[in-house]
Amino acid sequence: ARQLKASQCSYCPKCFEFPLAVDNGAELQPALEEKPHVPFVPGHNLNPDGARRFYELVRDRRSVRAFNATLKPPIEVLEDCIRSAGTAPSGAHTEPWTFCVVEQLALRQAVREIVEHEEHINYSARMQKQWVTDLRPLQTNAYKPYLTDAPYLVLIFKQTHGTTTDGRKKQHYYNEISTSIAAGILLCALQAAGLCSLVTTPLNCGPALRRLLDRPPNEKLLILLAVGYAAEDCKVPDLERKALQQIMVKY
Ligand code: IYR
Repeated sequence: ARQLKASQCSYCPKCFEFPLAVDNGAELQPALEEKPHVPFVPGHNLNPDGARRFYELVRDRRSVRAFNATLKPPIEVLEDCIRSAGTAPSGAHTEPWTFCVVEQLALRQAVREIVEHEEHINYSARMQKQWVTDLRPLQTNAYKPYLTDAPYLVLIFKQTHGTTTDGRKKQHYYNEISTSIAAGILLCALQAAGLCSLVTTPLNCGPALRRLLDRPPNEKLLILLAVGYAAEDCKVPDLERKALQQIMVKY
């Protein structure tokens, strides 16, 4: 392995060193297989209409807490949505996510039991009074019928690390950000497919849900998504969103 001077990085035009010659000791392996780069052929046509249509699509997404318990969307549609989520960028292309799709009623009931038990403690003791007050307009509480009414629950786990082909620990850089981006893409895909969803982040439920689904300890629950069609009598809070001028600053 080559010694680096304190002022010299492993590779940049300034240091003018080529990275492949650097520190490629037996114990170091790149997370991603080293292969020649291939040409990328981008679309050159600006598509402002596409941006507008995408906005109009995602604008109508709402967090739904009342699901139709008798109508189940085809699993293939959900699979396509998760395929889209899997296109998210990730740290060193480690793809540090697992999407567990729970369809079996007995398992959804078990998830609900775990979540309702913990949420009861959350709402009554763990969450500060101000937090519970802030949630009042959303009309949420520890009672979660949507967890058994929704035909699918998608439990999104971030993988804190992976395993190399020779069984060693593989770093998963930015696993939480990467998995959150994938979750965002999943929400858009579900919306594009005409499905409704609810993002929940059940406090203190991660370990029990991980064990319920028999997931390994390197997987930590990030988001629990309920997915399905909205109930006929579903109501949502009359929310407004911040205007562009409030969320974007131009320089
Ligand atoms: N996880 C709880 C509480 C909750 C917290 C926030 I911040 C919300 O925006 C909504 C709910 C629950 O699901 O009820």
